[in-house]
Amino acid sequence: MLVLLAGAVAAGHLLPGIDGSELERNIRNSLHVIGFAGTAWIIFEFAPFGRMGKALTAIGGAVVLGVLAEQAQRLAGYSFSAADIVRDAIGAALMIAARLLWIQAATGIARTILRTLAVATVAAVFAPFGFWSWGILGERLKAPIVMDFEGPYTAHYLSATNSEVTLAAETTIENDAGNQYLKIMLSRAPRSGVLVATALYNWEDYEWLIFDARILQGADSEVSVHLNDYNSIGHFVDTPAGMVTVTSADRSYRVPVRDVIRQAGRSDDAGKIRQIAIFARSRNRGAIMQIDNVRLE
Ligand SMILES: [Ca+2]
Repeated sequence: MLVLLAGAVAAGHLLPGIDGSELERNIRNSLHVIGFAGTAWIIFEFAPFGRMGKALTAIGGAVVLGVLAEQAQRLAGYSFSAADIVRDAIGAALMIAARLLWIQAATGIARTILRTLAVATVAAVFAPFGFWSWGILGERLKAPIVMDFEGPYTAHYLSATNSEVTLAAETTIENDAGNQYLKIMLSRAPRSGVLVATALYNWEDYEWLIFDARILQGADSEVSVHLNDYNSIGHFVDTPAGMVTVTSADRSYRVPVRDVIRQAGRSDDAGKIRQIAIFARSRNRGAIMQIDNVRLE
């Protein structure tokens, strides 16, 4: 049984392609909590000891498995993560606490309270996974909008590259928290802009990537758009199809999805897009570019 558990743990660690964005990394991390809560529960049920012996064996066993799994990852060329072991231990401890609360020999109202606490403790095991999964599901439900820069998860999808990136809101008379958009303060670096991780991967049914943009301050800027799948995250090849010139006029820009992918020299289709890069190439230090409503058509 331990071999099966260790196998499942190892497989979970090596799942490909679920850590392309910060949200996905958080989901992977939250799976550690759940996986080792389950592991501890199974050990608890099968350990041939009294209640406290079972609890200690379960938590200790889960932590040992967690350490072994991390060690195996190091041997396989991945990194050893002490933080993952902490997550494993938290998951195991929460589940065993819940299990002990559930089987306390109380009666009446005391029993109801203890069991309610047990259920709440189990809920805590699943809470991080639920929180981060909702962040991805909620973004996907916006299709064909890829990123509208609204909502509490937006910042987790963005990262600045040689720039300062902020989320700004248009204030209206009735509402001082109106539409949010991205504001990028550019630098003189050849690639100054923003990386947007996508929650919506499958672009096969779409031809165009469209976004609203304008230069709020400074000169017009030539802008390159890059589309990457999981394997090409972080590799940027300039393509003629991905070039637009953003001006101070408030308008939409469109680039052909398949041409950008093909001209970048990749053979993949548009089924697994994980990253959009929008880089200003005009080296206008201090220029400010606004971006909103990144969408597909
Ligand atoms: Ca918006």
